[in-house]
Amino acid sequence: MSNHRTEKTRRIRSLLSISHDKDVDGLTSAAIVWRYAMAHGLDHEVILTDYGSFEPVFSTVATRRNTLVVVTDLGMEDNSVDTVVQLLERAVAQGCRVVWLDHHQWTPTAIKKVLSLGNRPVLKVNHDYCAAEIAFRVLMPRDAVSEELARVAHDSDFNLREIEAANALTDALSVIRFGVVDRGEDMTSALLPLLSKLAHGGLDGVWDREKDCFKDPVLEERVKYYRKEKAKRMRKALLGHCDHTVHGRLVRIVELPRGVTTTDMGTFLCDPENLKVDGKSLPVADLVITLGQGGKLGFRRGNESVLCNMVAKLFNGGGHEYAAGGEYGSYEDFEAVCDDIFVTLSKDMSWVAPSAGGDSAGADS
Ligand SMILES: [Mn+2]
Repeated sequence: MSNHRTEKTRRIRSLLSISHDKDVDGLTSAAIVWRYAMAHGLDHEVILTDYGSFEPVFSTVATRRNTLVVVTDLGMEDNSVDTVVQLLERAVAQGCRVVWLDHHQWTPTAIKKVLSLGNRPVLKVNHDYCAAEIAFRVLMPRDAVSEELARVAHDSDFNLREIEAANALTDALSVIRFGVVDRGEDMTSALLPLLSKLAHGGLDGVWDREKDCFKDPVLEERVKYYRKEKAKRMRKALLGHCDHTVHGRLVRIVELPRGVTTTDMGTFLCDPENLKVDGKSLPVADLVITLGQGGKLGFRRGNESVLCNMVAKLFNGGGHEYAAGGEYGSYEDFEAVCDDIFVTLSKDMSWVAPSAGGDSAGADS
């Protein structure tokens, strides 16, 4: 029964890939999907996008016929689920089939709506893997090139920093993305050359394993320069930090400099090596908060005595215990924002982990 192919799916000749433009996971997911298209002789098109743009993106999906629509590394946005599903219904009625592979938080309603689409939709959501790992397992399980791309994505997405090529790709993506944002260009076209090389040649398409650098000398130079610049900006941002102890937890707020990602800033602030200021060593904070452009908040922790996901809830956000994001809103006065955040944190205890300070000895679960 499961091998039965309907008239509609047999007519599928093209693949439209929609993936997250924000990180290495989204990019490598798109590369694996592209490899799937090549392996099956399907015409391939890709749109790299971010949250907030679902309606225009899925409006173009609604015009497609006989197309395999593969969405990767994007969760369903709660506020646009009905619109997105409606647009997908139109595509399905025109012979399209939907495959959605993701690792973000989904509501039961969103899952039900996507699964209720016609033409046997596939929806795989698994929080234990990054999206590229899911794409590799579902689409290209016997492809060694995709397997390696998934490994690189895992290293970057889980912020392990064990694979040099993954670190370099993470920074390359930052270089390209910040450039696009500054110049107001199109993200998909800016990332397409890199994506195409990853899809056709895998990691070898972009990375020189012998010399441990990018094959493209221009990209290599840009990444090197970006890293120097980034380190300078992060050190400077640290100087303006604002510390306060709330419920026995040291909370440190830092303004996120332009051209630096929340993940990089958070990782920087959790490494004691980086906290030597004017000959003194600052302690690593229990909770690190970055305040970005437009009032975006990033939460990281220096140890397990705080729950970042619960902190995020207090600021209209969400995420994991070890890293999360939220929203403060536009602001002018950094000091005032800090005071405000400290007050909000002091009024709530849900973010304070019970097992603070001690180790887990005797803490049977
Ligand atoms: Mn991801």
